[in-house]
Amino acid sequence: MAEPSSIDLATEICGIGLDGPVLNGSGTFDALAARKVFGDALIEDFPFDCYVSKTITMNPRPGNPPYRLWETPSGMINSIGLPGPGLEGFLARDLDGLAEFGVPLIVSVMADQVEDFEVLVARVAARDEVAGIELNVSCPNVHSGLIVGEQPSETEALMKALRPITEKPLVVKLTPNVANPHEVAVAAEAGGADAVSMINTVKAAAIDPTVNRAWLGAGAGGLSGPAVRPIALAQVRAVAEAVTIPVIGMGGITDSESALEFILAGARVVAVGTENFRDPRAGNAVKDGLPAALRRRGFASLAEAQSATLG
Ligand code: RRO
Repeated sequence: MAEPSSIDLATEICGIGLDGPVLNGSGTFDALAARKVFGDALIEDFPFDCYVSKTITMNPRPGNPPYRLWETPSGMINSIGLPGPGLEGFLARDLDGLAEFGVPLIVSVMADQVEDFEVLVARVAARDEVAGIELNVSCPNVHSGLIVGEQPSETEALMKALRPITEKPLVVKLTPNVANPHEVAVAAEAGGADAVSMINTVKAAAIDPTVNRAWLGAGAGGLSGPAVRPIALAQVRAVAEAVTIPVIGMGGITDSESALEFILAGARVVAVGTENFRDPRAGNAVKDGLPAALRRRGFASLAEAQSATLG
């Protein structure tokens, strides 16, 4: 029997052309560390069609005190707390290496005041290696008072301040920790966002019964992995119905079938997150399995699945 014609996975997200729809969730795949382990083989068969950096802050940060991880049934709680080299360290030491992977690069940034966000966006957008910027307004692990992404009005105001700084795509990373995420998404779009990505992690805690206290050094953290997938799917679906900008969907994707669930829920492209910690080649497996997964569900192309409406 002849091989069924192969399915072209090429797509785009807010004008960034992609060979396929599989990204990584920010902070879930350290590509520079992986290169040290896998060498140039990582470049030859990079797991993602677009790479999203760990969130960058203005100044270097040590991150949260230990412990920082806890495994749950079908999930993981993290309380990493944004450790990183800061803006200058990232631009000087990391950016060149990240640009070598041959896929578009989205840099994630976060600040606790608008002025710092403005500097981050301006400095990062000025670099040719950067295709787009993700604004992380949803980290559950930094105690800076108001989480901008929990308030539609704050999200819109931030977007309006940042929009004039660059014509490069601005993606807003949404939190699942609000009653109505679509209201925040609508506000992001009104402020000029080009896309939203979701979900960040779900607020969670783990208690260590041997010492009668919280396991995580920061007291609580964010849950991710397959445990959150139904929450993510419901929220992606509600947001995709409420906005006209594309949605980058994630939350417990482990394989091409679960990736396809997000496309059918309304996501244009998807991101693999927690699964990367278990298997650094999870992105390759998701990508490689997508044509067969699409065919099994009766789709002749990725575009057909992307435009399928759910009943
Ligand atoms: O670094 C973290 O602890 C972290 C971040 Br910035 C985020 O956006 N989401 C998350 O679960 N952890």
